[in-house]
Amino acid sequence: MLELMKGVDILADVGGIADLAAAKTLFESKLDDANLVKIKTIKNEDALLKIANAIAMCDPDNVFIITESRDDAAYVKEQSLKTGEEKKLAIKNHTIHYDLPEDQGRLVKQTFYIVNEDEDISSIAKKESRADAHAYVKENMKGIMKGLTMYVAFLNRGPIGAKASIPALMITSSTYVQTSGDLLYRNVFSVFDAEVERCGTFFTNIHSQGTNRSEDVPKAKIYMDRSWQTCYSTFCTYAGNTLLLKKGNHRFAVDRATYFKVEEELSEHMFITGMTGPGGRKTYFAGAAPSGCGKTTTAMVGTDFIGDDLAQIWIDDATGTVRAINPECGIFGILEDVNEAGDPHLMVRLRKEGTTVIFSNVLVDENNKPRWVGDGEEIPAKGINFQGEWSPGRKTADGKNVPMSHPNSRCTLLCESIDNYNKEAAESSDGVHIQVVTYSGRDSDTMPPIWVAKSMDEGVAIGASIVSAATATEVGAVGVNRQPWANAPFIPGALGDYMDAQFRFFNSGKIKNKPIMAGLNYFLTEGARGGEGKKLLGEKKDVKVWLGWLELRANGDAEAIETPIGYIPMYEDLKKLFDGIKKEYPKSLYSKQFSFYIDNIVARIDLQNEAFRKDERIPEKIFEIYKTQKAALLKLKEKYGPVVSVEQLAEAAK
Ligand code: OXD
Ligand code: MN
Repeated sequence: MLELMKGVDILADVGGIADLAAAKTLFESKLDDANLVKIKTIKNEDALLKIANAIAMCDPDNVFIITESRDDAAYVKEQSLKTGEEKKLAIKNHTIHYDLPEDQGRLVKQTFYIVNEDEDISSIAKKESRADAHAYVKENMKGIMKGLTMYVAFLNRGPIGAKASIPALMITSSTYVQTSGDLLYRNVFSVFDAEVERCGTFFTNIHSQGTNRSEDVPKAKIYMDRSWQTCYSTFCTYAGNTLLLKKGNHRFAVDRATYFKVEEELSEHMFITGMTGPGGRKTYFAGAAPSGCGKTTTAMVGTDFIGDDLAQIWIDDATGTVRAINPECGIFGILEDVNEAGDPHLMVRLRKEGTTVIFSNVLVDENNKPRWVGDGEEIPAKGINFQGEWSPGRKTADGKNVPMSHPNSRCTLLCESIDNYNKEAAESSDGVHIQVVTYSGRDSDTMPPIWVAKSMDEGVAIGASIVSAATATEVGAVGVNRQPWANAPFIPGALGDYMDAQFRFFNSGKIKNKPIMAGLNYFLTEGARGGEGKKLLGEKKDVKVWLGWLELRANGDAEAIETPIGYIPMYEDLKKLFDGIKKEYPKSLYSKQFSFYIDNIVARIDLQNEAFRKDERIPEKIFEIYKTQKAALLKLKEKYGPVVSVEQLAEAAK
């Protein structure tokens, strides 16, 4: 269990502001007249105390309140260009921001949950005691904004009034963090009090880059205080470490769903997108994938793009439907391999004037144009990237190739700039009706491109069993790892509690219209299917086919072959969908993709089984599912051998 407001509130203690009168006096000493007028709009006492304590703790030279006025946003942008946190690029309203070379991804080894004594946390998370975190904050955040301005924004994680939206304060001395926040979250300054009232809570986030030098990064820390729903971040700027409404607050939202909204809400690392099916019907998907595994691409393949990273999901009692909102309204997308062929909707915004884009950690060439690995254009002769000057063939001191851009370089822009964004649906407080839930990972050798669970329980098991190769989104990550629900890095509590909440949610009698639950895998290689090398068996444009088939299946319009792990598509249905994207789909490719390599699948089941056995409070149900699936797979192997063709799977299903 998680207890809120337990232990010392570090911010209140270090700030030392205990009442509203003291807060007001402090505001009067730090805010100019214009900002004093703005802060008077906010009546929520807890929020005012949090802000006052942040000021008292960080001791900025002055404080700027960011309301929803575009003038405020323009002012912050101007400051960002003045201080050099952002620089202009050739295209109007496009800028470049560089993070320090040591700060190019989430600093997982420096990211901690603050825990009270005897508190359970996820077996794969890092924790620090409240006393140690308290000492760190006191030592490092006191006065950290001396000489700097503090910017305070009142944001919402979701559309105003939606059941699962959660308001949050973003307090930082970085203009880049605020200009990014302005694209990624809805500023709700004038209705902040009402949103807090509706939701019953708000999250608090405090960040400062401090002196922002490479030598400071080793002492950087990112803390999530679950009890006080407050994040702290120091000595870094990479948005995954500093834009705390994203993964910092996502963790609190996971806690809220797991411990306080069981059978009501889920908080997932999922894209949301819609597909238009026969007769113009719309079918919405929510899909999980670990960071850097194709969520943005998948989301934009839909006809009705809603979000590319996070989903707040709930059961609507009136309609008995599963509904979802995107807590964000912008994209913080990975650039590597984004090009005209695979990501046309995104690429046009990155190459043409018309919307604000913040690029980070890419190469800027001689024409002040941002360039990245896999952008599909001719490699430039030289440029500047996050490590300084670059030209092809450049090597580090120890002889390693320096890439043109960092593999985790990003672009930040508004969702509404993307042509297929369905703004009306995305901004609706009713959310969208989710009929398909998918789970995927970077799996080069085991699972087929697509399979549909035979029951809600087996769907939960698909999510629990994601295995994926490490990506550049986390500093220092290597190898192939378990990635339960692709949400594991952001699940604060015991995995068993989270799994239990998943089983309860999807089996809830309140859902009259159950979604289908499916596995997706774009990363199967030739080498794993009898060929050679790491060449993928598919390409980005195939995603449309996989989603298209799931759209049909969710609406009862596609037959399937039943296997021990779920339903797989029939060749003819896929062939028709491939015809629709004007691509050959030979039967031989289908056979490679959908044959079962039994030993691999069984090894994966064994891996999960063993790992979950070590965790506490794991529902017995998962072990039963693994046992049943393994037994059925071994039976197939006994009959057909270690590689079972689709025809044999169909025969066995009869
Ligand atoms: C992200 C991540 O940036 O998950 O979305 O790392
Ligand atoms: Mn993510």
